[in-house]
Amino acid sequence: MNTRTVSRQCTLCEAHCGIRVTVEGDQVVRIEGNPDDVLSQGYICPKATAMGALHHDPDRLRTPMRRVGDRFEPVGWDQAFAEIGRRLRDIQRDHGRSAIGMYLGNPAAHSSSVIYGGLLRAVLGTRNFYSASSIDQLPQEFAAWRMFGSNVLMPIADIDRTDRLVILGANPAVSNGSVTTMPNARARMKRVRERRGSVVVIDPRRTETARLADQHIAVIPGGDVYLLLAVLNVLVAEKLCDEPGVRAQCSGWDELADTVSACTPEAMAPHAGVDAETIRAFARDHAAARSAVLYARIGVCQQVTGTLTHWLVNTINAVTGNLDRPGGQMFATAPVDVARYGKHLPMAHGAWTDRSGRYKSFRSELPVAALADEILTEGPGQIRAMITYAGNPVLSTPQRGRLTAALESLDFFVAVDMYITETTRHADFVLPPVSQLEREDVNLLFPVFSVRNNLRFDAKVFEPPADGLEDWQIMARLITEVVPLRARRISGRALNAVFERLSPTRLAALGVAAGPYGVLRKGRHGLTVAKARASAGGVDLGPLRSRLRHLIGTEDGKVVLVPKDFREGIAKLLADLADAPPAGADGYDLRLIGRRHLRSNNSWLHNVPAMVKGKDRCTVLMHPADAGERGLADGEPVTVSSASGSIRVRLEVGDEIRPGTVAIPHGWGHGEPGVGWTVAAERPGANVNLLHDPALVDPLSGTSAVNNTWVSVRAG
Ligand SMILES: Nc1nc2c(c(=O)[nH]1)N[C@H]1C(S)=C(S)[C@@H](COP(=O)(O)OP(=O)(O)OC[C@H]3O[C@@H](n4cnc5c(=O)[nH]c(N)nc54)[C@H](O)[C@@H]3O)O[C@H]1N2
Ligand SMILES: Nc1nc2c(c(=O)[nH]1)N[C@H]1C(S)=C(S)[C@@H](COP(=O)(O)OP(=O)(O)OC[C@H]3O[C@@H](n4cnc5c(=O)[nH]c(N)nc54)[C@H](O)[C@@H]3O)O[C@H]1N2
Ligand code: SF4
Ligand SMILES: [Mo]
Repeated sequence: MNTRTVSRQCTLCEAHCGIRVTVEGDQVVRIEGNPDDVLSQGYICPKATAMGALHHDPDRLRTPMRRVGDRFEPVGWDQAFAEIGRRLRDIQRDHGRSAIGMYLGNPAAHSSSVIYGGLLRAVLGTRNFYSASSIDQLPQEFAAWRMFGSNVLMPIADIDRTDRLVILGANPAVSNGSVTTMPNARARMKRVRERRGSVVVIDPRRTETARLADQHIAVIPGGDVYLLLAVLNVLVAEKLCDEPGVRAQCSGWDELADTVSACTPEAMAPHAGVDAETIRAFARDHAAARSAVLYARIGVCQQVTGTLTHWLVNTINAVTGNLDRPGGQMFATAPVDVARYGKHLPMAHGAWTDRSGRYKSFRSELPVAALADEILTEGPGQIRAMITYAGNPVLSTPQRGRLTAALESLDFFVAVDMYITETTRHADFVLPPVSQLEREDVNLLFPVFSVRNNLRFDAKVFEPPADGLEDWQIMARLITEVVPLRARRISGRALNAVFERLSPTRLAALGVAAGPYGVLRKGRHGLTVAKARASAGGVDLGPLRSRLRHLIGTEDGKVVLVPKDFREGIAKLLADLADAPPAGADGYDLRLIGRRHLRSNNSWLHNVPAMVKGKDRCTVLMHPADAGERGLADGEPVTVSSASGSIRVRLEVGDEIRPGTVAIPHGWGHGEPGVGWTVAAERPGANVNLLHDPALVDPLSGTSAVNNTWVSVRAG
């Protein structure tokens, strides 16, 4: 048998770990970590093997599908694109550009095809653009934009060199880091301790990450903002900051001191759920460390205080002298230096809103919380057609269950996805790209957020089928179909020929050559994509370097410590504390947060038998004291209800969760009729987003606040 091994990456999550895929004939027989990979150094998590299983999955679509009644039938690409083009152009002509909505999901960012997704969005010229960002990292982008003048400047925790790593609202031991890409986060955290540094985890659950830490602070869900305000209060009151240093790098020191003056640990402790002494000691330890970094992610993004919390994270890093220095928060120098140009991108916050006026656009995107209403509410500006690309918003976004009806009500819906999912089952056409193992790629996005500068190449394991299309080719064909009627004199065929010469890998090669390490700047010894391709595990481009002064886009070149709207936000938050409703109002007496599992990846790995075998993972985790009070036993079926909806799951009792808090993972709920995930449908789990209120968003960034929902749990 013809056996061969190909080095590439696992593209399931941001870590993009280097893998070696061994193939016999046309079968993947082994997937191992690539020890030569410059970032992951041989590490993989159990999900990596799913890369093979996904490729071989009989449920994965290999041909375009067209809906006929309540079934799907295979259809040829040309026929599909011709009909899609006709329908989309008709809708644009009759109802205007914004009548076509688009949703971009998370896996799109895991291949450089996303460039073409962006191009399609631009060509559509719609105001109704949505993505998973508004239930993910938008608060970080928003805080970065206000403080550093560019949304791209989301700082990275330099965890490989820090003396004190503080993690809030992230569980990198499971997720391997996000917007601080850190494959093998466990080993990196252990190394912090080996070099006599410390690790602190702030999380309502004693997570897999917390178990590796020196200290775990079990904050109340949503309490981080108060905790961090109190930390700042101590830093200022006890003069623990290098004030002249801060003034040199930042503007607004006096306003900051003023903003936090009333936020003593004693005043904030009840709202943080952490006692005043712990907060005070935390602040002192933090200031005393040689270098220290706060790293925060999803757990604090998906909060009504998401942006404010990320602002405080960046602020504490800055005032303790840990911004833009080794061991603190830094900015990568990526092979295509997007960070350098970020300040020129228009953010146009509030350039338009949804029709209710509630949700503002940010970088030309509307919060996904508005999506179902924008489809269902009749009248001018209504969405009549949708294009989804690599996303499953029915499971991944809170819409009170209305997105199903909304998608079904559309005049037309095209989904670009390799599965019939809870979302794509409503489509008129499902267009599947080739499998991950059938494409080559150079991902230029994650090096912007990696803990070490690098460039790696993703090789193809299999040749794609003769009529297979990659995502970018599907996007290119959609673009040719919807280019404004005026410009349609160029034939689609001619336009396609142009696109074929501009594959993302070719564009990447150009970008890298012209980038900060590239041959066009550095001469013969400079970096090329070809060099990354020829190396066994990519090219290491060294540790992060101090460079904020070259990147910052604020007017005076200084970090804005107290953006005006953030100050107003804090003032309102503090004023609201006085008349906050009592805990457990309306009979909902538990706070619901999310959790991720090592073998699960958002909504789409549940069709891989090895990822779902063993015990049920879609459970509600509850503290024994809460279970005892309710007379509930481990393993029994329960109903979890909120003001928005109800779901049934099994109870899992464990003392790692803070009393009064429960946790359920998202991405489950595969029991809907007609879903093409046959393995997933056998163990469907329930859709936790049915419990979250879409109206609860971070008012600054519009991000869905799914990490602190009042629920009740009862037997049955
Ligand atoms: N309650 C709650 N909700 C959450 C979260 C949470 O923590 N709690 N987390 C949020 C976060 S951080 C995220 S990123 C979102 C994710 O939300 P989404 O991006 O909407 O959903 P995914 O589950 O990632 O679904 C990805 C879809 O893309 C398809 N796909 C996979 N690879 C490819 C590819 O290469 N090309 C194409 N065309 N399709 C592909 C899969 O088949 C699947 O249908 O969920 C969010 N939702
Ligand atoms: N195995 C696995 N890995 C993944 C994914 C996956 O689905 N599975 N998804 C990928 C994606 S798209 C992303 S965005 C990243 C996300 O990566 P992470 O941000 O690490 O995501 P989570 O593991 O959900 O960790 C969020 C943590 O926040 C905590 N939390 C909840 N509410 C609060 C709060 O109010 N305050 C504090 N301090 N903590 C809180 C939760 O208990 C949880 O431990 O992971 C990526 N990696
Ligand atoms: S952490 Fe796991 S899923 Fe993520 S890239 Fe690495 S091997 Fe793949
Ligand atoms: Mo995400």
